Amino acid sequence: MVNFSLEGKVALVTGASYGIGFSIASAMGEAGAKIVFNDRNPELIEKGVAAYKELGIEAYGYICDVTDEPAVQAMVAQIEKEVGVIDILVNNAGIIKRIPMVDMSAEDFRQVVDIDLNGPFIMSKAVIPSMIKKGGGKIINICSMMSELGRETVSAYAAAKGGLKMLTKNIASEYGQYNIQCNGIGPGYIATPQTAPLREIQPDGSRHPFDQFILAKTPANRWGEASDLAGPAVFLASSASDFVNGHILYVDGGILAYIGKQP
Ligand code: NAP
Ligand code: GCO
Repeated sequence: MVNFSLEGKVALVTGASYGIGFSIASAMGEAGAKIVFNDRNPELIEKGVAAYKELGIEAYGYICDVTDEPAVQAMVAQIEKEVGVIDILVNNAGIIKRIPMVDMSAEDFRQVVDIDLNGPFIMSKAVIPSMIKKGGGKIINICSMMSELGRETVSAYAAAKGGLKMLTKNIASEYGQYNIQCNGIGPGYIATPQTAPLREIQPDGSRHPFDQFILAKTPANRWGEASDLAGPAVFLASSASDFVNGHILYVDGGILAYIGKQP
């Protein structure tokens, strides 16, 4: 029988106080996993724990910046002591800065790559040794349309998410022998705080031009919801996907398949 249950598993979802991470973690909790999450901001940890509780999920929250390797190593050790060995890691934490490349400072570029690419490296490096000792594990990296496509103003983000696609394939290649499966989820355009600026209603009451553009580019003719990512994430975290490795699962309503509606 195909098994999508996560009973008895410990799942760590980074940056999961809200947004896509919260939706993925909640679904994994409903599938039976013990939920652990981190954020940089103490208030968000409190808010997150309360939000999970409202769903009947007793989540463990830790204050940690995914780019701070000593802090990440300490957090993983604390989780192993307080909750248990991490069976499932979702590298969800991420930022974007929308700036034309020639106007972008090297510092801004570095910060996006640091969080969106170095962070998943640091997190994965911290959890893999215990996964090997335990006999296996699951790593899910939250990639993007920008793992495949470019567009104006997102050079740092696309470089990071393209790199994250290849880091996913490399972890799969290097650690598959230890029964660790590493896959990616590539969300399309999802209605979260990160994309709120792209959906702002214009002064004349019309939809944001980018909002209209995405609707024309998406066969599903809608923005995704964070909940659209829950099922794919539970699948990749469960034993139902034990022979899926190094795959990027695009959850995009068909954007990557479609040339776009004639204007
Ligand atoms: P979001 O609403 O901006 O949430 C991002 C989360 O990451 C927040 O909880 C944020 O916490 C946390 N975070 C940021 N930097 C961190 C750091 N250094 N250490 C720890 N936590 C950190 O974004 P989202 O839309 O849910 O996106 C989540 C992931 O999906 C990101 O990797 C994003 O690139 C990716 N994605 C999003 C879309 C979309 O359309 N929304 C599409 C494809 C991929 P703070 O409050 O502390 O910043
Ligand atoms: C943008 C958006 C996208 C989405 C997502 C698409 O400015 O183009 O923020 O990058 O966040 O990554 O998959």
